[in-house]
Amino acid sequence: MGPSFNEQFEQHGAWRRAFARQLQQLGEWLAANELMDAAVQERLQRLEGQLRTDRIVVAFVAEFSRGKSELINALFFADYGRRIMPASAGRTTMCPTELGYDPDVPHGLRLLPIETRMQMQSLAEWRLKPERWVEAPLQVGDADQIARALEKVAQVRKVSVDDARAMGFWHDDMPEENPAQDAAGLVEVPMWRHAIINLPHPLLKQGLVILDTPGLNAVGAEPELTVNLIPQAHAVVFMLAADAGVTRSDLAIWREHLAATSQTADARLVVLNKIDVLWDSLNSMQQIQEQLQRQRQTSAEMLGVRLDQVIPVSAQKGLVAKIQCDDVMLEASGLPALEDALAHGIMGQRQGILRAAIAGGIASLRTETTRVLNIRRRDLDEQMLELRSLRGKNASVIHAMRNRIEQEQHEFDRSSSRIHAVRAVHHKLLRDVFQRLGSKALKEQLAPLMTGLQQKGIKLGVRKQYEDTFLQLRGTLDAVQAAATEIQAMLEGSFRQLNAEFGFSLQVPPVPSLDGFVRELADIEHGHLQYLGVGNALKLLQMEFAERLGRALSIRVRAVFESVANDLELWSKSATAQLDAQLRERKRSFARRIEAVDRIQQAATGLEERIAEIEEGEADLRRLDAHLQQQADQLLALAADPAEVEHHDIFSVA
Ligand SMILES: Nc1nc2c(ncn2[C@@H]2O[C@H](COP(=O)(O)OP(=O)(O)O)[C@@H](O)[C@H]2O)c(=O)[nH]1
Ligand SMILES: [Mg+2]
Repeated sequence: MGPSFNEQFEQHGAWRRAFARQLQQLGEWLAANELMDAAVQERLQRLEGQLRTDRIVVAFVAEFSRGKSELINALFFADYGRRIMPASAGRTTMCPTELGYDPDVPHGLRLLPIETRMQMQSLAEWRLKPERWVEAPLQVGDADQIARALEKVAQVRKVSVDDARAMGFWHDDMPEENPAQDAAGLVEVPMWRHAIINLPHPLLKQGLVILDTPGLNAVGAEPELTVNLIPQAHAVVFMLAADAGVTRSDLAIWREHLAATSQTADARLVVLNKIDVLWDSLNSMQQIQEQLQRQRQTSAEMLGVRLDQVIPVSAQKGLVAKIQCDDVMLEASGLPALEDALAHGIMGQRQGILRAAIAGGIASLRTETTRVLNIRRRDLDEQMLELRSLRGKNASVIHAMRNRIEQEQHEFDRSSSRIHAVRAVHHKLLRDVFQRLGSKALKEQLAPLMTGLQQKGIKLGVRKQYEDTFLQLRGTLDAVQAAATEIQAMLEGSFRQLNAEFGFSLQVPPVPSLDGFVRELADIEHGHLQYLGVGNALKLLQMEFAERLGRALSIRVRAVFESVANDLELWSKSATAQLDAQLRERKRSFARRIEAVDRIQQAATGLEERIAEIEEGEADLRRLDAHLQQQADQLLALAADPAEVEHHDIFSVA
């Protein structure tokens, strides 16, 4: 068995930090050698940002009382020596709770009052309004204080049936799901809508985000959980209780939250919790094992997952074993096996994605920087030819050469207006593309669906409206892809001309493919339709719900469109930065050539000295190039194998 989830996560964090540091050093080296153009800088910044802010979200989803909070305690918080998340009889999490770390916000617990559900805003919008959240401080290092403060996520309050209806906890058409009324006719609802815990716990500091959810009823009225938060989690842990098996409501949650997510099946784990309940029976160890095995099999079949994805554990015994350092009980609790599955399945997959993205970025960085070096080399080569041709020539030939260079320079300056024209056309086309992806255009595209969702009465046509809307959104991406291809063709034409005329070596980078974004749109659509298909369509009768669902959709699609715009912007920058670099180097080259000829005119020995200087310059370039290639190779190796980071400090001999 390899390192535990916690260990592997810490290694991943160390690797990310080390890599970000190396990138920073590379950036300094590039800047010191004047190799940092706008595109290279942008790419470096993005890579560094990606490494620093990479988050891994693990969501725990299950019906009430399956032991989600207890498992979170056992997996992540055993070091506190006690239970941190409320997880004992009668003290269950009532609201979705996110645990993470954001250094820009004070430590603490932030709670969004349940009454906000009577307003239209989506959760994402409330996140931007910190003043509406109730804050409770958390004292890092004081486990008892933290545990006491976190009990607030279990708070409930009593409200009238009307209010419960308005907040999405009461549905006249689904009486069996409604909470019980007390003697005064009031019903109990959660006190908070959402909780965010900001804590500098070692794992959270490295970018782990844990999402703990309450059961089906409490989640039901928060479509954002189902259509945004859970599908965007990198891993989902679904929990069953060994003593109950797969109940009807377990199945409902599975269908509603997990069947609809876009994650590959590997990003899901099913935990069969509370196996210690079976230990207490009078059965022999072998009988217990057989019973467990049968339960795993049945659960796997009912949920449609592989047998090895169903992992039997006892969260409670695991927590106790960790606190008491009881290795035998820890092994029996099944927790190490679960950690192993989390570490290797989910973490491994996530790290693979990040590593691939980083490797791609480094490769582009290498291409872009090599290009600048090539421009310089070419300029030096030309100067060299020019100077060698002057060997043994008299003053009038040298003078004629000076005139020729000056004339060339004037011609070049005159044609710079053509280069500006290319750039102007490029920008105009690009602006059109960005407009199509902008929030105003998106709002217009989503408007019919939004109106449809908000219409009173049964929304039979809603599925059709989703289909129409997504057809249109896909159409936008197709149009954007086509426009980008057009820009590329335009640039290719212009670059070809400039290359022929001025001996440039401009090359248009390939247009980024938008296929991944098209798939993301399909996932979003699928998620919404699935969600509405499993009985939630009736909830659309409620205005606030429909509005929130619509807003959640719009936020998610906007994020996709923004990513598309970002990718296209980087692509476009990498094309125009070449033009800038080429112009800059050429201007410098003219100045250097004229200066060289002037010096040669003044002193007869100047020519050989100048030739020697250029040779030296060429040698410098070769050294820069070799160093760059070596750095890129090492970064790529580091991206491929995170273990490398411990063995080399690759910039120690820069
Ligand atoms: N016997 C036993 N009880 C457990 C285990 N895990 C959780 N529980 C109990 O089950 C109840 C619900 O646990 P909790 O973590 O609050 O469930 P949640 O609603 O899914 O978060 C609590 O009383 C826990 O003490 C376990 O592994 N074994
Ligand atoms: Mg809980």
